[in-house]
Amino acid sequence: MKVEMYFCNIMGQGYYHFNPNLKQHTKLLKEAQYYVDGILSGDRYILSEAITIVESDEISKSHLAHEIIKKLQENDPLVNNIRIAVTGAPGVGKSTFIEAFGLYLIEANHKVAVLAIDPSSMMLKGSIMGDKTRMEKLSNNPAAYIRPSSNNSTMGGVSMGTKDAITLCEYAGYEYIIIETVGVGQSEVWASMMSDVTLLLIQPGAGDEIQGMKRGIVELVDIVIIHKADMPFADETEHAYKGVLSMFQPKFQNMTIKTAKVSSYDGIGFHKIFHLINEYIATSKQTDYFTLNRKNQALFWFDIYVKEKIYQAILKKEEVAKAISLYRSLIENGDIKAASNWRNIEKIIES
Ligand SMILES: Nc1nc2c(ncn2[C@@H]2O[C@H](COP(=O)(O)OP(=O)(O)OP(=O)(O)O)[C@@H](O)[C@H]2O)c(=O)[nH]1
Ligand SMILES: [Mg+2]
Repeated sequence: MKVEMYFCNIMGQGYYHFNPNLKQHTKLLKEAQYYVDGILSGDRYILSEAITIVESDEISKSHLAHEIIKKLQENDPLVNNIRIAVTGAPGVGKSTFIEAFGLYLIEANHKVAVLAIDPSSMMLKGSIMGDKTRMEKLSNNPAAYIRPSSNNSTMGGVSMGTKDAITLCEYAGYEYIIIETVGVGQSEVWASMMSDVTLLLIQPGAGDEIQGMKRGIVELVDIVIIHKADMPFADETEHAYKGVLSMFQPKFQNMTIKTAKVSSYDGIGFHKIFHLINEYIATSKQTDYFTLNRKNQALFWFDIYVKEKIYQAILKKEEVAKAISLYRSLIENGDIKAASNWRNIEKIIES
């Protein structure tokens, strides 16, 4: 996975925006122990308060966040859970599937948390809020916890926030953490890079997506769900995907990308999905891929976070910030045409 690429992409798309006038409404903070006790007792309101703290960029809150996590780790370093990424094109039924599958897991006596990754929320805040109301039955169930996406404005911030939100949910006893991707593009990679298993939902007859799979998504995917299987051509679509998937290199020994037909309307296929997820996790643990994957993910996010912090630190140098905005306006006006003309900026950064 090329960290650099995503980092640059994000920067290129203008996700870095620093607004010194943007002040968050600060609530009175309590002692770390208050949040720790609340989380361990499964209090969803206190869990939400704690997640807001870990998602924050404010220095005062980051000390508290650190203390909360440390105390939780001291309390019980052995949390055991499964992180599931759910990806797929807009409208394929991710939210409907998560609500139905979440209720299925609760029925089987598990606790379920749903978190959302939404790069667009960095610019258009709150677009996931609708989903919480859509997952009405799940959000009203005491064994479930649904959290809209982080409102942090940087990629490192989102990743830190969401990763820590996952950790807090784990300590609150949620054995299955489902991460839904919202919007298109980076969110699939992000969700997958925080999960132990990635599910891709496709619709019957979505032949074009088979081409798409060759273009990279398959590197992330572990299980393919033919969703809306109550619609025509589900069998044919599954058959076509099986053919394509059998040509891909497995991530680890004994791994194959399995498929399942699911209808969230008719409640079909959940048992199979549950079985496939558990089977995948068991095999990945046997081969040590599970642990290796989590370590690689931590490195991936650490590198992004460090690069972002370095970038922010460098921007604090006045002459660098000035040079960057000068270069941007030159590029905008068409006065700098070749990329090699940007190179002069290196000297200013290094000076
Ligand atoms: N036939 C059928 N339709 C479904 C099924 N599940 C969801 N839908 C419909 O598909 C549409 C999209 O569902 P959502 O759950 O909002 O899809 P999504 O992937 O979360 O959409 P975005 O969040 O906008 O990307 C809705 O009209 C659902 O009612 C299913 O199992 N069968
Ligand atoms: Mg949705």
